[in-house]
Amino acid sequence: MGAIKEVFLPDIGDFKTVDVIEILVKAGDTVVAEQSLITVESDKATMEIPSPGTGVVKELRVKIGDKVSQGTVILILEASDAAAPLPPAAPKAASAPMERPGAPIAASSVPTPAFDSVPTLPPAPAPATDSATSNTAHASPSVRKFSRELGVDLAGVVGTGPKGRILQTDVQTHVKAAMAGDGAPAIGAGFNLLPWPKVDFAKFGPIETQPLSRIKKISGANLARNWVMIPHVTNNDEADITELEAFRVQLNKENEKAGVKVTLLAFLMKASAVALKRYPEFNASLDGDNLVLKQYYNIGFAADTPNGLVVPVVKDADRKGILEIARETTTLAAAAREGKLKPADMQGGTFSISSLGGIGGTHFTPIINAPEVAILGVSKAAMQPVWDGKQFAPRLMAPLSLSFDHRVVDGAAAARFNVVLVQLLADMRRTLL
Ligand code: CAO
Repeated sequence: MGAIKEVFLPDIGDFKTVDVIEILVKAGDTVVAEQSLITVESDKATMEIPSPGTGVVKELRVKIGDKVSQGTVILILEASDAAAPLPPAAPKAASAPMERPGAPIAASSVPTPAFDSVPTLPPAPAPATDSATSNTAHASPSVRKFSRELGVDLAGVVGTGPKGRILQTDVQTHVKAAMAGDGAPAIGAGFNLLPWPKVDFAKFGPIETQPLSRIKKISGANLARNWVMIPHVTNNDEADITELEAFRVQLNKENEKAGVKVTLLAFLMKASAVALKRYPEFNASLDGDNLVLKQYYNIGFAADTPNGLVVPVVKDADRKGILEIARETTTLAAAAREGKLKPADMQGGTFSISSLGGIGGTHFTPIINAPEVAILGVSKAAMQPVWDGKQFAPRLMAPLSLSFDHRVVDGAAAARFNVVLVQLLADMRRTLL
């Protein structure tokens, strides 16, 4: 039996703590010197921490999401030859931040991982460069190597790891979808589209080029896929929220001291949860030839942030009161704006709301947040003359735009869903029925 050694995180240069974003080995694995063990990420760069020796992993001491710093024990290794000098191993720069794609971290600023007593080792060579398109993708060298072996262009793979990082499982999912021929990958088979127009804009006047934010790149790829793959239809209606608005204003006066501000969004969530219970196919996802009907009601809302659109999720909206939902949306929206949402805050949604009501507009076509099958877009409520049977009365009308996946939902069902929403918002007591 070889000596049991602790493998520490080495001095990580300018960074005090870094996040563990990938675990590349498991207990029982035999590793060789320089084989990558974990990937860590700071706000500036990602790097893989290689094994300083050969042996068997006995125990992992870190998990994804852990914050680690120099000296943190990564794992316990049973070294196969404790007496032999450790071969040189050094961390490998994995990728630069998304905001500066392609800019590699200075290898010399990242020292070596070590057993409990290992001398400083020389820096690793810079990683091999990828093709221009894949190079901007957020993935570690091992995932890049894996995708190269399979001939997958990472530019078309959607990353599900922390901060949109592409994991090996994402490449596998991408390939499986391609093999199954369900059209999910970015191969674009069948579209036979013209290439994107290439124009030298500077020929016509001064220009400035700005890199897209990381969020814009991730949400852009998702929006484009959802728009081309889902047959969207949008049903428009209007809800009379005159009484609801009066109640909301009153509620906010009463709750001024409690510090919870209630906006229309909280009522929209509650009403949506009730409508979803009545029309379960709106709270579903397609899985091949099956429809997965979810018995929980987690409602996401599009939040506009300086870096782009994100969709935090209020879990179990059906079981929460208006004040609780309002408190939660306020907290989540603030975290979104500050870039502090955790991946779990944006997962598990079953239906989404995109509210532009605080800004303006009449109606719009929201894009479905796949794998959900419907999304409610809300525009700015406005006073309108509404015929009450005898005369025109001034009523506050909120435009509702319900986009639905026509593969799952029929037009008539969508019209009914919107009518139910209109009724609920006109009289929220109906949510109790
Ligand atoms: N009609 C009229 N007024 C409305 C309204 C509506 N439909 N919805 C909200 N308002 C009012 C609010 O009541 C609030 O008024 P008071 O200050 O008088 O109380 C004001 O507009 C500001 O509301 P808000 O927008 O800050 O708060 P919210 O809870 O309605 O929305 C959030 C929160 C996070 C959804 C919103 O800030 C946001 O980011 N919206 C943009 C979403 C987006 O970009 N969607 C597009 C996706 S598709 O590209």
